[in-house]
Amino acid sequence: MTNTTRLTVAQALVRFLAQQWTERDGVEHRLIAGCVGIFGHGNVAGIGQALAEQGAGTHDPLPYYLARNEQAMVHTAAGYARQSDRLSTLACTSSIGPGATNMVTGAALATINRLPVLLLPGDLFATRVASPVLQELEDPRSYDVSVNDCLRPVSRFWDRVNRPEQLPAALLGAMRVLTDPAETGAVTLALPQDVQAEAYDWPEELFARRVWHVARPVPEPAALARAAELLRGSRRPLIVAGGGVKYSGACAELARFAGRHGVPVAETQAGKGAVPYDHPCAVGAIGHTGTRAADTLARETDLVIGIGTRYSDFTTASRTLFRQARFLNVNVAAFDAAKHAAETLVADAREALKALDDVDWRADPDWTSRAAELAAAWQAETDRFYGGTELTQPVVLGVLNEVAAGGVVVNAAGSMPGDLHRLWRASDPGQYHVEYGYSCMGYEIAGGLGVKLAAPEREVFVLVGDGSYLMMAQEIATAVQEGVKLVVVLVDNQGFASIGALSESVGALRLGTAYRKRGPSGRLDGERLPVDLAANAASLGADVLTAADPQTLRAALAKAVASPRTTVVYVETVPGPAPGAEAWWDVPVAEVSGLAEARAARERYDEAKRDQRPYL
Ligand SMILES: Cc1ncc(C[n+]2csc(CCOP(=O)(O)OP(=O)(O)O)c2C)c(N)n1
Ligand SMILES: [Mg+2]
Repeated sequence: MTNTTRLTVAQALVRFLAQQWTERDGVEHRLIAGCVGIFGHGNVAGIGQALAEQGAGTHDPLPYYLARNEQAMVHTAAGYARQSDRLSTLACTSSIGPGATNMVTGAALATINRLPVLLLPGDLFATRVASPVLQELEDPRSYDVSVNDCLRPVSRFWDRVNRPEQLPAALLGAMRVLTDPAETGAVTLALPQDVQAEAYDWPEELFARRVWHVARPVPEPAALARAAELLRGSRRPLIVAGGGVKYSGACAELARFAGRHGVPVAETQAGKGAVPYDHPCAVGAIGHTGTRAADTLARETDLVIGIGTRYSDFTTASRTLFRQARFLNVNVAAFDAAKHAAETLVADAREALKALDDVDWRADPDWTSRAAELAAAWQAETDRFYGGTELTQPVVLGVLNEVAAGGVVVNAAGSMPGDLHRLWRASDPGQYHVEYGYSCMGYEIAGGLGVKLAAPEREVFVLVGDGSYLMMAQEIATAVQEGVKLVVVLVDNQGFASIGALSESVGALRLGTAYRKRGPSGRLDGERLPVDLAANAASLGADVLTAADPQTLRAALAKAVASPRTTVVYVETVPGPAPGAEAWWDVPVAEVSGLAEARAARERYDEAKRDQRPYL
């Protein structure tokens, strides 16, 4: 007879989660380091009661963090997971209905960025005795559907626990996907509100300490031989380093491989910082938001060595960037490795780099030295952008880059990701955290909170635009509640600088991209909005400092760093020189229009489109 313990489904789940660990390279981490949540009738008596029973203070196995918005709490979990190289994450508990659907955006962000997050939405009564309950969708075609089904396409594992007996298998399936580097993403366990509170006699083994070994698959010998052949045939290779390099902890191996074989290293948004910016082979950002150095080399390379990248359109400049290259893709996920008709090495990045390092081969020395010259020229250009006297956005970034050495910069949407990608100097892989898989406005503060929870020893600098801030600023209150210190740099340019410029370039006349009152013309071109974002930040409990020029910005940042409290540094930027695109991005333009601007834009579009090709 196995010993059993009688607990509710929610109590069993909480007890189980507290016993899950990951292990890689002999080092163990808590898989689920805590639970972020917002309670409602769909989870308060289940998960809420179970967390209360275990205590749920910060010293308990599963600390509980109260968030302000369910989307934000998933961002917090994603930020946590990314900063932890995916070895640790947070669970998110929500009520049924709106609390659950608020998590859909966060789930998509996590899945697209290949980041593990565990979502625990409440769900309708399994017994359906009281249907329709408050917030029930009521699909006339099927009583089996609830709003939680919205989470299916954005989850890598999705299950609904309709009976207590289903819980153990659901939990094991969920943990397997969270810890599988190739499959990971959002994992959803929908928990009917009655089932959460139901008691069951659980076998005690369910609550035993369990260690999930995070695999480092090694390359298949035949695939390695094919890869070696490709390397030996290449004179002008270029590495495209993606987030997978960082998650694998392969940065030192990458730096060594690049140096020994003379291969320039370009970086995606997720991969930025994989090699230090001043490494002899570093050529910086690649793609639409790339440096002139990397994008020039990309046009000339004969072999793209993609490592841990999903090749978004920003990276390939919508398939216009690489003109004469073959692809060799190292990726732990076969799905990503196979992109662009590549020769594939389906393997852990670190293991693959170690194996490739043994190939006796070097890039053409002229290619290697040209890359270094181009990179040096880009560094000089960065100095110029950083060195202005007015508070343009690049100047703000330059001052912050100086102050933030050793800290982490967090950003996601707007015009800053492009400037950061091109200009920011990262000296170690943990310093750069720009969420550009989903580029989700509102990620910044909530994600930054997760980064700080995962890396409390680091100063976390959240860069947020006024548009993004207005979408999701409320987690400042959560940071204040938790005594988790963030430095938030709030960059106000009265609207959507990024989409404003894009709108103009596609003949859409900047419609609706500036924050202005409706004016006499009937358009949104009236007076400036009297919105006081600095006062707003103060009202959420943050200290607020204002900067008006590079000197006061430097002083404000120094003060924010010295302070133990969450501080918002409010900056109004002025328009000024910023690095432009070195490569295209495909945003379709109206094929017919009464506007001359749109017709001109379409002509430019048609011409650029000619460079687009399938990579076969
Ligand atoms: C949730 C969400 N909605 C819409 C967009 C499209 N979008 C991208 S950037 C942007 C404007 C961002 O404004 P702000 O944060 O002020 O940054 P700025 O462009 O001014 O630098 C918009 C609307 C998005 N990325 N995310
Ligand atoms: Mg803005």
